[in-house]
Amino acid sequence: MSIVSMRSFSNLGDDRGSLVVLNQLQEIPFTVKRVYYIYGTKDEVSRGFHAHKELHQLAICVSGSCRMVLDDGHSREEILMQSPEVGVDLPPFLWHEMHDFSSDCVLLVLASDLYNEDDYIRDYEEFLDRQKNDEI
Ligand code: T46
Repeated sequence: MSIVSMRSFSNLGDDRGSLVVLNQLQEIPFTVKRVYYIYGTKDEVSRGFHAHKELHQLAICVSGSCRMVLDDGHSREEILMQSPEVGVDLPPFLWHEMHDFSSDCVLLVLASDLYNEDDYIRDYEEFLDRQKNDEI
């Protein structure tokens, strides 16, 4: 089974252009408390390299593209984010990395809670240990 959960969104656009709607608890599987977006990422720069303990997020590449690596401690999968009509779930305890940002990439992230540095696991070995302990 894939560790990647993608969500497809309807484009309600018409001959004027595109429009995508994300409703809380419908297209977005949680109550949104925070929104942020990443853009202007420099060439050769990768971001992420962490998992969250409790935070649930939904990431959408609303412009351009980037490659996302997801890792649940057992398997690792890569996805190319390149459509504003597709979101990827970032649930707790899913290690994520973002690579190969195009210069026009805007990565929109909806989050289930406010920013809390204590919720981050930024060390990969610690992430693996915690995953193992969780399974015991
Ligand atoms: C994630 C991926 C997809 C804040 O002060 N408040 C915030 O809400 C956020 C998101 C960040 N920050 C600060 C923390 C750092 O000093 O902004 C700085 C850059 O954050 P970070 O290095 O964590 O950025 P990324 O791109 O590695 O990770 C971000 C999110 O932090 C993270 O939760 O899942 O995007």
